[in-house]
Amino acid sequence: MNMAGKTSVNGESNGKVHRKVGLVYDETMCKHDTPHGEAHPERPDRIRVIWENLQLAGVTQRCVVLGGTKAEDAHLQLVHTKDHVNLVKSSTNKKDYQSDRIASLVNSIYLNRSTSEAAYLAAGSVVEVAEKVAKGELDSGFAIVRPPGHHAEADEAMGFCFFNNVAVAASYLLDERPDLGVKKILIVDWDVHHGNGTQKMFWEDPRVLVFSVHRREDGGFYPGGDAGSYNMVGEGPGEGFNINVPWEQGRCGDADYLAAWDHILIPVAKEFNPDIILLSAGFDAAIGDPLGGCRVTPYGYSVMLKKLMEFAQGKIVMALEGGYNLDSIAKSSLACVQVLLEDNPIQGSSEEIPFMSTWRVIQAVRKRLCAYWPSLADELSSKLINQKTPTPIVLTSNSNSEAKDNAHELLDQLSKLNIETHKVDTKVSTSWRSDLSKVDVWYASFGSNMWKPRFLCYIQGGQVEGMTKPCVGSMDKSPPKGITWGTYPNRLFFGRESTNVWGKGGVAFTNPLTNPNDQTHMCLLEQFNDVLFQENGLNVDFASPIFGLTALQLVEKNGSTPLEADLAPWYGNVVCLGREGDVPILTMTCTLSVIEKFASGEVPLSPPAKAYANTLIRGLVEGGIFSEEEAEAYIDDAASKPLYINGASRF
Ligand code: Q9C
Ligand code: ZN
Repeated sequence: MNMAGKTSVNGESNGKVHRKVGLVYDETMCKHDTPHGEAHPERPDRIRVIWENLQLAGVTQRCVVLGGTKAEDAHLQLVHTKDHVNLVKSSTNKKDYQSDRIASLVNSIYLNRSTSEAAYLAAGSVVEVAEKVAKGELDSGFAIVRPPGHHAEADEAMGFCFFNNVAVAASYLLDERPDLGVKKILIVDWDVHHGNGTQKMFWEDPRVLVFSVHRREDGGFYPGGDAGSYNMVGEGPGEGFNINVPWEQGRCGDADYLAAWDHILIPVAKEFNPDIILLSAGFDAAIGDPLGGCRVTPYGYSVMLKKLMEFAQGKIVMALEGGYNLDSIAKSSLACVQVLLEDNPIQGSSEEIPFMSTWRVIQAVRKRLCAYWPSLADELSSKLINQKTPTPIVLTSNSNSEAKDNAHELLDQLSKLNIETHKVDTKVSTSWRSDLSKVDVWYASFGSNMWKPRFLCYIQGGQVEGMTKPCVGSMDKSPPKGITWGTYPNRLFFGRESTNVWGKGGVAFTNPLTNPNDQTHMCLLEQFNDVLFQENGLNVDFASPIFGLTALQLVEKNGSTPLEADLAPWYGNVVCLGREGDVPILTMTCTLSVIEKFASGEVPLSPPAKAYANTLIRGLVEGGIFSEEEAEAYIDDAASKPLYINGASRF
């Protein structure tokens, strides 16, 4: 045991009553490592950097510092099988750690000679802090432990976890220490992964309310499957005492987490009124985490924790779970300990707004659980949701009255027109639509239409995340027959203050006159004119196509052709990027004179709004072009680099 700091007693100083906060740190838990020093995100330095940062900030001296305590087998067996406990225990004596049957790749587990000791210390230390907090010896505490615990099941190690540290502590308080008077425990699991083990262990137990917020993406995110769904509410007497908030996407940040707090966790916690809170505090939803892909800031964590301090007289036991960016976990941990110490007001702010998918998830969770928790029964006000993001998702225009109006308007206009069918070879185009419909072009999108659901709005009508209003859809509702991708030596950039469709934030353009090493990734789709109309926010004027056969000939001949400025204020320039076989690849951007104004600064560049960038990133990821991190970097880069013309800065 290594007492890495000195115990100091808190109490009165400067007339202010300080809270007694316990910290567990034990260097022994660093000895759990990969068998041959292979790199792994769940590495010894994780707890070291947290501890060192707390020391550096001078907070360890103001806390009660405890060394680790090994768990007792009897306590582990409150939630684990005897076989599992023995398997972990006996792993110390293994000769070959790579072929150990529990160290399987599928379960995301590795072990070495010290794994067992670390696992016993991790579980025992959480039990120790929980007991002291329940007794009132401490107001709250943070067990800086590894290996983590929340994926571990009764008879299975998985997801870097061996013993379910938090579950052991909860069962210990309830089953072994009735004298401490803890009858109801709230477990909050904000690790980016679903706490599958904890969920299973208290599935039928109404004494333990398990709340997990995690990235799920339809079961595609670890640990996957259905377990993390919001439909998993517990069973028997435990029905309603399991709450999952499963994000549909990555990049969730403070605003998304705080929305889940304000509209799910906090109202439920008020009703449940726990005697103590155990916090599965993984910091892998933190910004910069290599596994989580979310973006919670230290400020966000501190606000989430502060909101929990209102319950159970602030009796909170934090136990480290995941978190793999050393810098992020060190900062987030410090922010949380400062909240536990209650020594200064929380500094920071967040201008982010929740994703539309976040509201969708929150509403679904509330609906699923309102029978058990009446405070979830009210519909969230549309003011709240619309203030934050545009109207809820509508994938077809039929269920949206505004879209219906637009569609009717369109049909009215259409019925007034007498559209004749013409042959393809008709030279003089009186029915441009019919003519063009028989001409193949690829429409190359570098913007929101890279994301297929967004493009389908232009075809079928409808609305997706980030759009302030629905699209009417195209005359020809057939979906694209094929989608392909290309990379062109163009330069993606973002300009303008806002658009009708996406609201505040820059809109994507591409500059064809750039360095050959500039690259814009484009999604090649069929359909063109109807998209062009809608891209420019036009009520379709059938009498004058913005892009007709003449324009097509011009663009093929000249490489680009300007459109009538009045008709196409945003994308007034059709550019031919080349051909695929006989089929011209066209894209649209602003005119060259406007690009010059962007480059000179006369018209300002402006980064895309979050929801708009999100749409682009989803397109690139789902199109298989980039990982999420790469897509994000690509968009960030395009949004932040200055714009040059012909490879030369104008300044
Ligand atoms: N494709 C914790 O954060 N990832 N565990 C496996 C397989 C495992 C995370 C990916 C992530 C486990 C405590
Ligand atoms: Zn995790």
